[in-house]
Amino acid sequence: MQIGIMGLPGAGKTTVFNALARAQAAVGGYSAPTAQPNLAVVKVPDPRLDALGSLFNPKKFTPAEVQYVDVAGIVRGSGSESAGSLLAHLRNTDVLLVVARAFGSVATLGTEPTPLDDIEAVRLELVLADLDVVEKRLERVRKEAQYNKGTPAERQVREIEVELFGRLHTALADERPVRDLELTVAEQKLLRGYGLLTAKPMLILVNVSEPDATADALIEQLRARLGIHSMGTEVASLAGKLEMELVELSDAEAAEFTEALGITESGLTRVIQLSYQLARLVSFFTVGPDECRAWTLRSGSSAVEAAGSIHSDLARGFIRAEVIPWDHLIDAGSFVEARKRGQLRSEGKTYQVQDGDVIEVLFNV
Ligand SMILES: Nc1nc2c(ncn2[C@@H]2O[C@H](COP(=O)(O)OP(=O)(O)O)[C@@H](O)[C@H]2O)c(=O)[nH]1
Ligand SMILES: [Mg+2]
Repeated sequence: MQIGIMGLPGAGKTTVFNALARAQAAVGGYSAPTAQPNLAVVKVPDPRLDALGSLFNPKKFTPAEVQYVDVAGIVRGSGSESAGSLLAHLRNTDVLLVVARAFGSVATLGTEPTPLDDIEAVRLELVLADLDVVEKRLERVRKEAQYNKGTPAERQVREIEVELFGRLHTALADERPVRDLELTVAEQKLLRGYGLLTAKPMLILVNVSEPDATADALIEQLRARLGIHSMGTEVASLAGKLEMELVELSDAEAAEFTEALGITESGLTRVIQLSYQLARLVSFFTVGPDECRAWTLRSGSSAVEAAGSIHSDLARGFIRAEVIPWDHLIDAGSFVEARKRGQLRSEGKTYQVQDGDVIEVLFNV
């Protein structure tokens, strides 16, 4: 999974990136829109995999990975022109993390944060960037349609595209994101190559000074004001600077610190969980004395697709999958005991993998 971090300059994007990626990129600097983004690959913290690891004591322990891309700040009102190169870095991402400043005064940024305005500004820039792409494509397919080039099959695809891009154009011109449109599976597939930004799920991350009741109230207020209703959007808060400082501490020091602050759940873990949900991804696990490993899969994938994500041989020779929810396996303490309890199921190729399944694929070589 790739997560793109974006927002206005000074929102705390790089701070959040450092916290999420345990990285040490320079914060507070100004980056030109053309600057190379900060990149990091991070092992996904997952308490479920930790528990399975404790049970099996494997030689190898392999968490899932997330790639973070921290781009330069988007400039308010820059329009599609300058946004283009910046947003190009975001086209391949699965989720957009929009950071908005809600922490107090920073010398260079003025005193009062304006998260609602900032989020609206970013949303507008995203719409404009997509509008630019859609307009160009529409112009081109219309021209091609005029000359009536290509085979009948090609002409048919083009007709579908003219209609689809026309619909996208109307929505975007109305400042509606592509994700709010009801598109068929075929249409979604056709659009995949364009990497439209407003089609991506969006997690709005409100960067607060402290994770307290005031922050919670702000999130509720923003959720209402922004009209968060579509499936692919969510608002959450994160105390970026605090989380960044926490990852710089030793585990013991961090535990002491979080206890003193009354924080029970890691903000970072929550960001990743929300990103998985928004991107409609699920995790499944393979376990044993050699390796305990987490795998990432599109929600709705079948057992044979899960097998294929491990190795194509497993999909080709697929016989059946032995499946058990991770917590049942932990409760039982072993596969033998789980089988006795009747909790280990045999599933066929079409079984729909559930988040948290432990899977063993039986296959012919
Ligand atoms: N007080 C406070 N300052 C923050 C927080 N997050 C970021 N900052 C400061 O805001 C400035 C800009 O942060 P940076 O991460 O570079 O923002 P970017 O331009 O969005 O990448 C830096 O001086 C940070 O130290 C926060 O949660 N609280
Ligand atoms: Mg930055």
